[in-house]
Amino acid sequence: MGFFDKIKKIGIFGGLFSQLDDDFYEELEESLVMADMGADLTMEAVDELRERCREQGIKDVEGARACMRDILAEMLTFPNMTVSLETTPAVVLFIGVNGVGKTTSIGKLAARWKNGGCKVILAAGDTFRAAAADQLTIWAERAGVDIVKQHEGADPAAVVYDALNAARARKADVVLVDTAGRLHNKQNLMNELNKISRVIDRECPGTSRETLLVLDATTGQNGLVQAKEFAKAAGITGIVLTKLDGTAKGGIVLAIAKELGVPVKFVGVGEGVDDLRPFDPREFTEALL
Ligand SMILES: Nc1nc2c(ncn2[C@@H]2O[C@H](COP(=O)(O)OP(=O)(O)O)[C@@H](O)[C@H]2O)c(=O)[nH]1
Ligand SMILES: [Mg+2]
Repeated sequence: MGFFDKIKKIGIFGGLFSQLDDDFYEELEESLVMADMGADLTMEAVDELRERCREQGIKDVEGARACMRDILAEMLTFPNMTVSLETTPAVVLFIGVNGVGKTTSIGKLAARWKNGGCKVILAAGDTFRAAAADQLTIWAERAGVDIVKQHEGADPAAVVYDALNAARARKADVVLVDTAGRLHNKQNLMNELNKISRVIDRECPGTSRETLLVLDATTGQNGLVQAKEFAKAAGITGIVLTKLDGTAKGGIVLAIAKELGVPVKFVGVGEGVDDLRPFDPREFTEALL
């Protein structure tokens, strides 16, 4: 089974239509809006489809489907689709509200990179609840990677400080930093991220770093609101979109990438260790349509 087989297809190209008439385009628009692509972006994509079909003389539904795949994949393609691991160590911060899948995604990614020959260290920067570090510890054991943690209530920047020292001593390639979900206080989030950033600058100047915003695909347009709030408080370099399994709301991927102007870098389609992958726009749009 392919990775994206768990996404529900939008289903517009299923054979109800045999010609590209107004009914067809209207139904297509409706499906994309239902899939949470957002009205503006849907219009843009469908207008583009009409134009390309006219220019290229496409008259059949199958041809239109292929054309739509191209259009959507182009919307999702950015110059920097991968996480930059140029320095040793590199640092990747995971931010986002509670329950979206930060800790789980870190665990999955740790396993993936470890298996790829990367030396990974996890930093338990969600010091808000003791259970958060415990959950990350289970993932560290599962993935077979090291974890750095402190007591509940500790300063997350201090955890990052320890993790960077451990990374240098053990010659780790990458430090994955878990954080607490704190959308409810933007100033808090900014202060915390700035502090972590200063620790990285001091301890490992020139370190390549990324800040990935984790979003739950099932929250639809609400996720988009969250994304905008976080983007104001933090310099986001990529999105991790979780829980795409079993939802037909995959269009939210497009709305988010467009709105924030940053690429979706990873997607999650389940709770298992193998259920996270680098995002491939073409594979994704093929599964979606
Ligand atoms: N179905 C599904 N569940 C997920 C996915 N990613 C995370 N979860 C679940 O979402 C819940 C919250 O995840 P967690 O990592 O604790 O979220 P955090 O609060 O952001 O750290 C857990 O039950 C995870 O198993 C996914 O891609 N698909
Ligand atoms: Mg967590």
